[in-house]
Amino acid sequence: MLTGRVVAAHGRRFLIESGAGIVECVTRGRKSDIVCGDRVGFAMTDADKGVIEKVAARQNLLYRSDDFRSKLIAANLDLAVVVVAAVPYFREELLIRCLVACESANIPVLIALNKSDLPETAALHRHLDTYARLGYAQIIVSARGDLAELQAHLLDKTSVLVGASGVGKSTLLNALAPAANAATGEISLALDAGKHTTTNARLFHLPGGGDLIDSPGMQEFGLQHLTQAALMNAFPEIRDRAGQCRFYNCRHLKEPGCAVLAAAQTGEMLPNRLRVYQSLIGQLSS
Ligand SMILES: Nc1nc2c(ncn2[C@@H]2O[C@H](COP(=O)(O)OP(=O)(O)OP(=O)(O)O)[C@@H](O)[C@H]2O)c(=O)[nH]1
Ligand SMILES: [Mg+2]
Ligand SMILES: [Zn+2]
Repeated sequence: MLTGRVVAAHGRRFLIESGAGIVECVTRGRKSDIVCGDRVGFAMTDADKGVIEKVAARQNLLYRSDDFRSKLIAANLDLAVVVVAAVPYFREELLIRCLVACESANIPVLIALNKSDLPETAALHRHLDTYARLGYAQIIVSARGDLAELQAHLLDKTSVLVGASGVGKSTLLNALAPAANAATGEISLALDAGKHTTTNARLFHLPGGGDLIDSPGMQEFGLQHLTQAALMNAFPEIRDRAGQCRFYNCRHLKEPGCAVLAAAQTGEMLPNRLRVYQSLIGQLSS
């Protein structure tokens, strides 16, 4: 059996990179829970085609989920770069959900505020200061400018770019890995919405060392797979106050003597983050 790494996933067809080059593989039967970044064992079925026989145990897996199914994003990551931008618009709930997913999957995070060349970015930069204070590493970049600092964060790691559609993930990738020909689309200004351009995750090699996975922009980031305990643990402001509430099983909704609600009162926890936490905890059953 040959071994390689999944560098692209298109439904049930996968591109596997191995010592022998790129091989297009299918899976046996209906199995399709394989994702970009996976290390697999495969067998050749043709001169340039193969079948995946085995998926190696994952170091971690970034995915989202709704009530019905999971949507895998990428596996075996050293870093998730959560890209945000003020244009077309900043979606804070999506950022929070991305951070929660990364925290609960044990994936280090870098928040990248892109489009620093646009005047709208300054206000968002100030707002994101809250996230820096929570301990999230953060950089401000322009895909059209100098990317040396971002490059340094990516050096010799396997990283993924995630975030809303239109924030500039593919543009960043193209600037970092000139060999990548990921399509970048022009935003439809008329609709003030990002046009969904990237449709499949794809892994590229960075010239200086390291690999970068581009992923399709998301509208929603479902977290139905989390437990309530995992959710609480994925909010640094809540994690840091564990054991400080009057009730040991406090869910930080409206219980008296709640340390988290007190932090929201004094501004130590952002109201937006408390709101997202409370709506999420209400959706999780255990
Ligand atoms: N002004 C400015 N525009 C940018 C920058 N980065 C990307 N853009 C523009 O933003 C638009 C969307 O960029 P994409 O790279 O396609 O965004 P994406 O995040 O890959 O979007 P999806 O593939 O839909 O998830 C394009 O018109 C880019 O030219 C930047 O740093 N500054
Ligand atoms: Mg894209
Ligand atoms: Zn509480």
